Amino acid sequence: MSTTTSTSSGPFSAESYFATQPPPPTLEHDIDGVRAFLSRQAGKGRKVVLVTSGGTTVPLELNVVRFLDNFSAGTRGATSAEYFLQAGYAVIFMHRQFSLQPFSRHYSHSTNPFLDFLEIIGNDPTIGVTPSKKAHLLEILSAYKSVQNEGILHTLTFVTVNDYLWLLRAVSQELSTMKRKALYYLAAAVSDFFLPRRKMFEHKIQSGKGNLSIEMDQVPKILKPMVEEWSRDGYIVSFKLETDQTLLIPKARAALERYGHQVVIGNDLNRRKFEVVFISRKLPATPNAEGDRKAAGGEPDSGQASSTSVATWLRLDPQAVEQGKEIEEDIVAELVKRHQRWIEEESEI
Ligand code: 9Z3
Repeated sequence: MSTTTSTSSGPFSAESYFATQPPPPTLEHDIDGVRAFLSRQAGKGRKVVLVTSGGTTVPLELNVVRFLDNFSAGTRGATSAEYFLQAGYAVIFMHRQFSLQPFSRHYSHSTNPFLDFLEIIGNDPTIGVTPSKKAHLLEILSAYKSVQNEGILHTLTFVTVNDYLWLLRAVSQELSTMKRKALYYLAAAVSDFFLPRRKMFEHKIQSGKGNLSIEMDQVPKILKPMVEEWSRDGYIVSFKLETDQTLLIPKARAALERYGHQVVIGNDLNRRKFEVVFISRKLPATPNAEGDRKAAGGEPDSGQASSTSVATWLRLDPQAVEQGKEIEEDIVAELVKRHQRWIEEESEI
Protein backbone atom coordinates (compact mmCIF):
# COMPACT_ATOMS: atom_id res chain seq x y z
CA MET A 1 0.00 0.00 0.00
CA SER A 2 1.37 3.44 -0.78
CA THR A 3 0.29 6.54 1.08
CA THR A 4 0.76 10.23 0.40
CA THR A 5 -0.25 13.11 2.59
CA SER A 6 -3.00 15.47 1.56
CA THR A 7 -2.29 19.05 0.77
CA SER A 8 -5.30 19.67 -1.43
CA SER A 9 -7.87 20.83 1.15
CA GLY A 10 -5.33 22.12 3.69
CA PRO A 11 -4.58 20.52 7.04
CA PHE A 12 -7.28 20.09 9.66
CA SER A 13 -7.22 22.48 12.58
CA ALA A 14 -8.45 21.07 15.89
CA GLU A 15 -11.60 23.11 15.41
CA SER A 16 -12.34 21.85 11.89
CA TYR A 17 -11.50 18.32 13.02
CA PHE A 18 -14.13 18.29 15.76
CA ALA A 19 -16.65 20.07 13.51
CA THR A 20 -16.43 17.34 10.84
CA GLN A 21 -15.51 14.05 12.56
CA PRO A 22 -18.21 12.25 14.57
CA PRO A 23 -17.80 11.70 18.32
CA PRO A 24 -17.71 8.10 19.60
CA PRO A 25 -21.18 6.96 20.71
CA THR A 26 -20.04 6.32 24.30
CA LEU A 27 -18.53 9.78 24.85
CA GLU A 28 -21.31 11.27 26.97
CA HIS A 29 -21.55 8.22 29.17
CA ASP A 30 -17.76 8.16 29.60
CA ILE A 31 -17.67 11.80 30.60
CA ASP A 32 -20.48 11.38 33.15
CA GLY A 33 -18.26 8.74 34.77
CA VAL A 34 -15.24 11.04 34.75
CA ARG A 35 -17.26 13.89 36.28
CA ALA A 36 -18.47 11.68 39.14
CA PHE A 37 -14.96 10.34 39.73
CA LEU A 38 -13.48 13.85 39.82
CA SER A 39 -16.04 15.17 42.23
CA ARG A 40 -15.18 12.32 44.66
CA GLN A 41 -11.46 13.07 44.35
CA ALA A 42 -11.91 16.82 44.74
CA GLY A 43 -13.79 16.16 47.98
CA LYS A 44 -10.72 14.32 49.30
CA GLY A 45 -8.27 16.97 48.10
CA ARG A 46 -6.36 14.51 45.93
CA LYS A 47 -4.12 15.32 42.99
CA VAL A 48 -5.35 13.67 39.80
CA VAL A 49 -3.37 12.43 36.83
CA LEU A 50 -4.69 11.57 33.39
CA VAL A 51 -2.51 8.80 31.96
CA THR A 52 -2.98 7.99 28.27
CA SER A 53 -1.58 4.69 27.11
CA GLY A 54 -1.33 2.39 24.09
CA GLY A 55 -1.52 2.97 20.36
CA THR A 56 -4.34 4.45 18.32
CA THR A 57 -5.72 2.85 15.15
CA VAL A 58 -6.74 4.47 11.88
CA PRO A 59 -9.46 2.38 10.24
CA LEU A 60 -9.51 2.34 6.44
CA GLU A 61 -13.11 1.16 6.11
CA LEU A 62 -16.35 2.09 7.87
CA ASN A 63 -17.09 -1.61 8.20
CA VAL A 64 -13.59 -2.02 9.46
CA VAL A 65 -11.44 -4.93 8.36
CA ARG A 66 -8.13 -3.09 7.85
CA PHE A 67 -6.52 -0.42 9.95
CA LEU A 68 -3.14 1.22 10.55
CA ASP A 69 -1.83 0.93 14.08
CA ASN A 70 0.74 2.74 16.20
CA PHE A 71 3.27 0.74 18.08
CA SER A 72 2.76 0.58 21.87
CA ALA A 73 2.18 -2.29 24.26
CA GLY A 74 0.94 0.12 26.92
CA THR A 75 3.77 -0.74 29.31
CA ARG A 76 4.85 2.85 29.91
CA GLY A 77 1.31 3.99 30.72
CA ALA A 78 0.22 0.99 32.84
CA THR A 79 3.45 0.94 34.85
CA SER A 80 3.43 4.70 35.42
CA ALA A 81 -0.20 4.56 36.56
CA GLU A 82 0.80 2.17 39.35
CA TYR A 83 3.57 4.48 40.54
CA PHE A 84 1.23 7.48 40.48
CA LEU A 85 -1.27 5.54 42.60
CA GLN A 86 1.51 4.65 45.01
CA ALA A 87 2.39 8.36 45.23
CA GLY A 88 -1.16 9.17 46.35
CA TYR A 89 -2.62 10.37 43.05
CA ALA A 90 -6.05 9.45 41.75
CA VAL A 91 -5.60 8.13 38.21
CA ILE A 92 -7.75 8.37 35.10
CA PHE A 93 -6.28 5.64 32.94
CA MET A 94 -7.28 6.19 29.32
CA HIS A 95 -5.96 3.31 27.30
CA ARG A 96 -6.22 1.41 24.07
CA GLN A 97 -8.67 -1.45 24.44
CA PHE A 98 -6.82 -4.67 25.35
CA SER A 99 -3.47 -2.96 25.97
CA LEU A 100 -1.72 -3.46 29.30
CA GLN A 101 -3.41 -2.17 32.46
CA PRO A 102 -2.10 -1.39 35.94
CA PHE A 103 -1.73 -4.50 38.14
CA SER A 104 -2.97 -7.06 35.60
CA ARG A 105 0.06 -6.13 33.46
CA HIS A 106 2.18 -8.33 35.75
CA TYR A 107 0.28 -11.34 34.47
CA SER A 108 0.22 -10.60 30.77
CA HIS A 109 -0.93 -13.67 28.85
CA SER A 110 2.14 -13.66 26.64
CA THR A 111 4.95 -13.02 29.15
CA ASN A 112 3.56 -14.37 32.39
CA PRO A 113 0.40 -16.42 31.81
CA PHE A 114 -1.73 -16.52 34.96
CA LEU A 115 -2.47 -20.24 34.59
CA ASP A 116 1.20 -20.83 35.39
CA PHE A 117 0.51 -19.37 38.84
CA LEU A 118 -2.03 -21.98 39.71
CA GLU A 119 -1.78 -25.60 40.60
CA ILE A 120 -4.16 -28.43 41.18
CA ILE A 121 -4.10 -29.74 44.73
CA GLY A 122 -5.33 -33.00 46.26
CA ASN A 123 -7.30 -36.02 45.08
CA ASP A 124 -10.56 -34.16 45.27
CA PRO A 125 -8.92 -31.41 43.28
CA THR A 126 -9.04 -27.77 44.24
CA ILE A 127 -6.96 -24.85 43.00
CA GLY A 128 -4.00 -23.31 44.82
CA VAL A 129 -1.31 -20.75 44.09
CA THR A 130 2.13 -22.10 43.24
CA PRO A 131 4.11 -21.53 46.49
CA SER A 132 7.07 -19.81 44.78
CA LYS A 133 4.71 -17.26 43.20
CA LYS A 134 2.68 -16.44 46.32
CA ALA A 135 4.68 -13.52 47.73
CA HIS A 136 4.68 -11.57 44.47
CA LEU A 137 1.01 -12.26 43.79
CA LEU A 138 0.06 -11.21 47.31
CA GLU A 139 1.90 -7.92 46.91
CA ILE A 140 0.21 -7.09 43.59
CA LEU A 141 -3.20 -8.28 44.76
CA SER A 142 -3.02 -6.20 47.96
CA ALA A 143 -2.14 -3.04 46.02
CA TYR A 144 -4.92 -3.75 43.50
CA LYS A 145 -7.57 -4.36 46.19
CA SER A 146 -6.59 -1.28 48.13
CA VAL A 147 -6.84 0.89 44.99
CA GLN A 148 -10.27 -0.62 44.33
CA ASN A 149 -11.44 0.02 47.90
CA GLU A 150 -10.25 3.60 47.79
CA GLY A 151 -11.86 4.18 44.38
CA ILE A 152 -8.85 6.04 43.01
CA LEU A 153 -8.52 4.41 39.59
CA HIS A 154 -10.91 5.20 36.77
CA THR A 155 -10.48 3.44 33.43
CA LEU A 156 -11.53 4.58 29.94
CA THR A 157 -10.86 2.88 26.62
CA PHE A 158 -10.26 4.03 23.06
CA VAL A 159 -9.45 2.20 19.85
CA THR A 160 -9.25 4.68 16.99
CA VAL A 161 -7.39 7.98 16.86
CA ASN A 162 -10.82 9.61 16.53
CA ASP A 163 -12.01 8.03 19.83
CA TYR A 164 -8.76 9.18 21.41
CA LEU A 165 -9.02 12.81 20.29
CA TRP A 166 -12.64 13.21 21.35
CA LEU A 167 -12.01 11.57 24.71
CA LEU A 168 -8.83 13.53 25.35
CA ARG A 169 -10.58 16.84 24.72
CA ALA A 170 -13.57 16.01 26.89
CA VAL A 171 -11.56 14.51 29.77
CA SER A 172 -9.09 17.43 29.71
CA GLN A 173 -11.92 19.92 29.91
CA GLU A 174 -13.37 18.10 32.93
CA LEU A 175 -9.98 17.71 34.58
CA SER A 176 -9.24 21.41 34.18
CA THR A 177 -11.65 21.99 37.09
CA MET A 178 -8.88 20.58 39.31
CA LYS A 179 -6.64 23.52 38.26
CA ARG A 180 -3.02 23.00 39.24
CA LYS A 181 -3.78 19.72 40.99
CA ALA A 182 -4.22 18.13 37.56
CA LEU A 183 -1.35 16.37 35.82
CA TYR A 184 -1.56 15.17 32.21
CA TYR A 185 0.75 12.32 31.25
CA LEU A 186 0.38 11.69 27.54
CA ALA A 187 2.13 8.39 26.91
CA ALA A 188 -0.24 7.02 24.26
CA ALA A 189 1.29 6.53 20.81
CA VAL A 190 -0.91 8.69 18.62
CA SER A 191 -1.12 8.46 14.87
CA ASP A 192 0.03 11.53 12.94
CA PHE A 193 -2.18 10.64 9.96
CA PHE A 194 -5.80 9.64 9.57
CA LEU A 195 -8.57 9.14 7.03
CA PRO A 196 -11.37 11.65 7.43
CA ARG A 197 -14.85 10.20 7.40
CA ARG A 198 -15.61 11.36 3.87
CA LYS A 199 -12.56 9.54 2.47
CA MET A 200 -13.16 6.19 4.18
CA PHE A 201 -14.25 3.18 2.16
CA GLU A 202 -17.64 1.89 3.22
CA HIS A 203 -16.93 -1.80 2.73
CA LYS A 204 -13.90 -4.04 2.82
CA ILE A 205 -11.38 -2.81 0.24
CA GLN A 206 -11.32 -5.36 -2.58
CA SER A 207 -8.09 -6.72 -3.97
CA GLY A 208 -7.50 -7.64 -7.59
CA LYS A 209 -7.20 -4.15 -8.97
CA GLY A 210 -3.48 -3.73 -8.48
CA ASN A 211 -1.85 -1.39 -5.97
CA LEU A 212 -3.77 0.46 -3.32
CA SER A 213 -3.10 4.19 -2.90
CA ILE A 214 -4.56 6.00 0.06
CA GLU A 215 -4.17 9.70 0.69
CA MET A 216 -4.20 10.44 4.41
CA ASP A 217 -4.68 13.74 6.18
CA GLN A 218 -2.58 15.02 9.02
CA VAL A 219 -4.04 14.69 12.52
CA PRO A 220 -4.34 18.19 13.99
CA LYS A 221 -1.74 19.14 16.59
CA ILE A 222 -3.97 18.81 19.63
CA LEU A 223 -1.36 19.83 22.19
CA LYS A 224 -1.88 23.41 21.11
CA PRO A 225 -5.58 23.72 22.08
CA MET A 226 -4.93 21.46 25.03
CA VAL A 227 -2.39 23.88 26.48
CA GLU A 228 -4.15 27.07 25.44
CA GLU A 229 -7.81 26.20 25.97
CA TRP A 230 -8.74 22.84 27.48
CA SER A 231 -6.45 22.51 30.47
CA ARG A 232 -4.86 25.85 31.13
CA ASP A 233 -3.67 25.41 34.71
CA GLY A 234 -2.68 21.75 34.51
CA TYR A 235 0.85 20.36 34.46
CA ILE A 236 1.21 18.82 31.00
CA VAL A 237 3.77 16.15 30.15
CA SER A 238 3.95 14.81 26.61
CA PHE A 239 6.16 12.06 25.18
CA LYS A 240 8.17 12.21 22.00
CA LEU A 241 9.06 8.92 20.37
CA GLU A 242 11.88 8.69 17.84
CA THR A 243 13.87 5.87 16.31
CA ASP A 244 16.77 8.09 15.21
CA GLN A 245 18.68 9.13 18.38
CA THR A 246 19.96 12.31 16.76
CA LEU A 247 16.42 13.62 16.34
CA LEU A 248 15.34 13.00 19.93
CA ILE A 249 16.42 16.20 21.65
CA PRO A 250 15.77 18.56 18.70
CA LYS A 251 12.25 17.19 18.17
CA ALA A 252 11.38 17.15 21.88
CA ARG A 253 12.70 20.68 22.22
CA ALA A 254 10.74 21.84 19.19
CA ALA A 255 7.55 20.39 20.71
CA LEU A 256 8.15 22.22 24.00
CA GLU A 257 8.81 25.50 22.25
CA ARG A 258 5.85 25.11 19.93
CA TYR A 259 3.23 24.27 22.55
CA GLY A 260 4.63 25.89 25.69
CA HIS A 261 3.63 23.13 28.10
CA GLN A 262 5.73 21.91 31.05
CA VAL A 263 7.73 18.82 30.04
CA VAL A 264 8.44 16.76 26.94
CA ILE A 265 9.90 13.35 27.69
CA GLY A 266 11.95 12.08 24.78
CA ASN A 267 12.46 8.36 24.31
CA ASP A 268 14.18 6.26 21.70
CA LEU A 269 12.19 3.19 20.70
CA ASN A 270 15.02 0.77 21.43
CA ARG A 271 16.36 2.44 24.59
CA ARG A 272 13.09 3.52 26.19
CA LYS A 273 13.23 1.01 29.06
CA PHE A 274 16.51 2.33 30.43
CA GLU A 275 16.89 5.90 29.16
CA VAL A 276 14.65 8.93 28.73
CA VAL A 277 15.33 12.64 28.55
CA PHE A 278 13.21 15.36 30.17
CA ILE A 279 13.10 18.62 28.23
CA SER A 280 11.74 21.56 30.18
CA ARG A 281 11.98 25.32 30.17
CA LYS A 282 15.11 26.87 31.54
CA LEU A 283 14.43 28.66 34.79
CA PRO A 284 15.40 32.33 34.99
CA ALA A 285 19.10 32.76 35.80
CA THR A 286 18.75 33.66 39.47
CA PRO A 287 20.79 31.97 42.24
CA ASN A 288 17.64 30.16 43.41
CA ALA A 289 16.74 28.95 39.98
CA GLU A 290 20.24 27.58 39.56
CA GLY A 291 19.79 25.68 42.84
CA ASP A 292 16.45 24.29 41.69
CA ARG A 293 17.92 23.18 38.41
CA LYS A 294 20.69 21.29 40.15
CA ALA A 295 18.24 19.76 42.60
CA ALA A 296 16.25 18.42 39.67
CA GLY A 297 19.42 16.90 38.24
CA GLY A 298 19.05 19.14 35.21
CA GLU A 299 21.97 19.99 33.06
CA PRO A 300 21.98 22.18 30.00
CA ASP A 301 22.51 19.90 27.07
CA SER A 302 25.81 21.35 26.02
CA GLY A 303 25.97 19.39 22.76
CA GLN A 304 22.75 21.01 21.62
CA ALA A 305 22.71 24.21 23.59
CA SER A 306 19.47 26.12 23.74
CA SER A 307 18.87 29.40 25.46
CA THR A 308 15.37 28.33 26.50
CA SER A 309 15.39 24.68 27.56
CA VAL A 310 17.14 22.19 29.80
CA ALA A 311 17.73 18.50 29.10
CA THR A 312 17.73 16.11 32.07
CA TRP A 313 18.62 12.50 31.38
CA LEU A 314 17.25 9.64 33.45
CA ARG A 315 19.26 6.49 32.95
CA LEU A 316 19.20 2.99 34.42
CA ASP A 317 21.80 0.31 34.25
CA PRO A 318 20.37 -2.19 31.70
CA GLN A 319 21.29 -4.94 34.16
CA ALA A 320 19.05 -3.37 36.81
CA VAL A 321 16.23 -3.38 34.25
CA GLU A 322 16.78 -7.08 33.67
CA GLN A 323 16.47 -7.59 37.43
CA GLY A 324 13.10 -5.86 37.47
CA LYS A 325 13.85 -2.15 38.06
CA GLU A 326 11.36 -0.01 36.12
CA ILE A 327 12.35 3.39 34.73
CA GLU A 328 8.77 4.56 35.22
CA GLU A 329 9.41 4.57 38.99
CA ASP A 330 12.06 7.28 38.48
CA ILE A 331 10.07 9.16 35.82
CA VAL A 332 7.05 9.37 38.12
CA ALA A 333 9.14 10.32 41.20
CA GLU A 334 10.70 13.19 39.25
CA LEU A 335 7.33 14.38 37.94
CA VAL A 336 5.69 14.21 41.36
CA LYS A 337 8.41 16.57 42.66
CA ARG A 338 8.05 18.94 39.75
CA HIS A 339 4.26 18.92 39.92
CA GLN A 340 4.36 19.68 43.65
CA ARG A 341 6.62 22.68 43.00
CA TRP A 342 4.18 23.83 40.33
CA ILE A 343 1.29 23.62 42.82
CA GLU A 344 3.28 25.50 45.46
CA GLU A 345 4.27 28.21 42.98
CA GLU A 346 0.61 29.09 42.54
CA SER A 347 0.20 29.88 46.23
CA GLU A 348 3.23 32.19 45.98
CA ILE A 349 1.67 34.20 43.13
C1 9Z3 B 1 5.76 7.27 23.98
O1 9Z3 B 1 6.74 7.78 23.52
C2 9Z3 B 1 5.79 6.07 24.92
O2 9Z3 B 1 6.82 6.20 25.84
C3 9Z3 B 1 5.93 4.71 24.16
C4 9Z3 B 1 5.82 3.61 25.22
C5 9Z3 B 1 4.80 4.56 23.13
C6 9Z3 B 1 7.26 4.59 23.46
P1 9Z3 B 1 5.19 1.08 25.45
O3 9Z3 B 1 3.72 1.41 25.53
O4 9Z3 B 1 5.89 2.32 24.67
O5 9Z3 B 1 5.80 0.99 26.80
O6 9Z3 B 1 5.43 -0.12 24.59
N1 9Z3 B 1 4.53 7.77 23.69
C7 9Z3 B 1 4.27 8.92 22.86
C8 9Z3 B 1 4.38 8.60 21.42
C9 9Z3 B 1 3.77 9.67 20.53
O7 9Z3 B 1 2.91 9.36 19.76
N2 9Z3 B 1 4.22 10.91 20.65
C10 9Z3 B 1 3.88 11.92 19.67
C11 9Z3 B 1 5.07 12.12 18.79
O8 9Z3 B 1 6.12 11.50 19.02
C12 9Z3 B 1 3.59 13.23 20.36
S1 9Z3 B 1 2.17 13.15 21.38
O9 9Z3 B 1 4.98 12.90 17.84
